Amino acid sequence: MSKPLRELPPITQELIDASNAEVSSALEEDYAALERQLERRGVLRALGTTLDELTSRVAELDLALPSWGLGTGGTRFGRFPGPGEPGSVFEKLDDAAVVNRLSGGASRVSLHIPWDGAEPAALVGHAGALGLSFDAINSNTFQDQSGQKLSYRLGSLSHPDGAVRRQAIDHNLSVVELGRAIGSKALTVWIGDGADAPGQLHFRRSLERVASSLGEIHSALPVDWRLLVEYKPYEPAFYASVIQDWGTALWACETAGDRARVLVDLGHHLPGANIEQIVAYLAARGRLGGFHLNDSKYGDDDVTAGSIKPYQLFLIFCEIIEAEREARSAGGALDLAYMIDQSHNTKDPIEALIATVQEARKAYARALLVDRVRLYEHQTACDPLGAELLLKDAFDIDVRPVLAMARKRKQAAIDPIAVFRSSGYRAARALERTADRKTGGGIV
Ligand SMILES: [Mn+2]
Repeated sequence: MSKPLRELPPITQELIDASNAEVSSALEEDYAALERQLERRGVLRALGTTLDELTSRVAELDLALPSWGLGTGGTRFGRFPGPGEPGSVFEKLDDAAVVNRLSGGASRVSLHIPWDGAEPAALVGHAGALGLSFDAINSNTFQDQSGQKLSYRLGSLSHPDGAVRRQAIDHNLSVVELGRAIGSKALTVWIGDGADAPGQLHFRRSLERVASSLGEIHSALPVDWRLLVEYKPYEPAFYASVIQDWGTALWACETAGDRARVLVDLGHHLPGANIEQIVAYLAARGRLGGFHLNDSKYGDDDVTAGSIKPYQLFLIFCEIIEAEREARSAGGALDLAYMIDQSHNTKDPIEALIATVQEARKAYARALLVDRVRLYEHQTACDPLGAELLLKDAFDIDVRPVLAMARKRKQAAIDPIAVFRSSGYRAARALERTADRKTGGGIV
């Protein structure tokens, strides 16, 4: 029998159940109305599914929480920490458990090393008691760490000096060791390597050095691990980044080894980039590794997924579903990492992460409602309007009852934000964590 999960007062199952009891009959009514509407329109029949099946699939979408997204983020101009935010990795895990408990869709955490360094057994024990496990683990060679021998100021995995590259590779290998000990199955690498001035970088040699470094890291991975390579057009380098786009990341992955995959961070594109098309192409090459979910208005803004461009998020999920179909028909399966990478500057991070789970599932549910057979017919018949309207029809369906029902069936909260706000969790942590800070305990 599994051990009972550790309760995080004041958020208890009783609190969630009491709130659910109040709104349950309204939800049942909305859910039944949606089911009738979809049946009348022939949507479920065309898809060969039922609303309950759809709800089950939506409930399976589970996002990994970024340890760094549980504290207040900031910009290079400043940071305004909120009351009761987590200090240590263990406090971050406590808050992650609240997101998971209320949203029913965030049971894994992605750690960032060295920010979250701790004893593996303590991490596993703490996470396990909260019903959490660990997702891809992130290395960090985009900043110098205290006591580090050589600087990454002018590059890490691409640095012209082999000794700097060696140090960066060794850091990645030590992160893999920690990841192994806590049950991770992937290493995520994002490097800030690049140039601020024309002429600074030998483009081709820099890229070849990165690919070679990644190849060495890849060859040291456990057999059931994947290497996830993230790209980004600019920042911190403002003239050129070595891995600046998906094509470059794809080339680096193909050079590094067969378990290297491209990680698509939604904010890591120049304005107007067609991300759903990139997703389709990467999947076609068998190199789509997963996502860092967030949204963007101007650049790498790291705002809440779906808060600016929900239609784009929906179109991305449409391509994921298409890629899953293709993989299945070829006898395989897509194994994608769904991670959140956001910076919550003014929102309460727990609330923002709950909202993110909700937005991702909303986009996924709507994408599942696309009649792909009819879409192919429109594509074959060269009917742009028919194709566009078909997508819009699915996008316009209000799937919120499906999301709420998915949460209810997982004993999570029908209205997670309301439960969080009424619980007083943040105020309780503010008292406790302030006390911790005064005694210097609990902070890594
Ligand atoms: Mn990212």
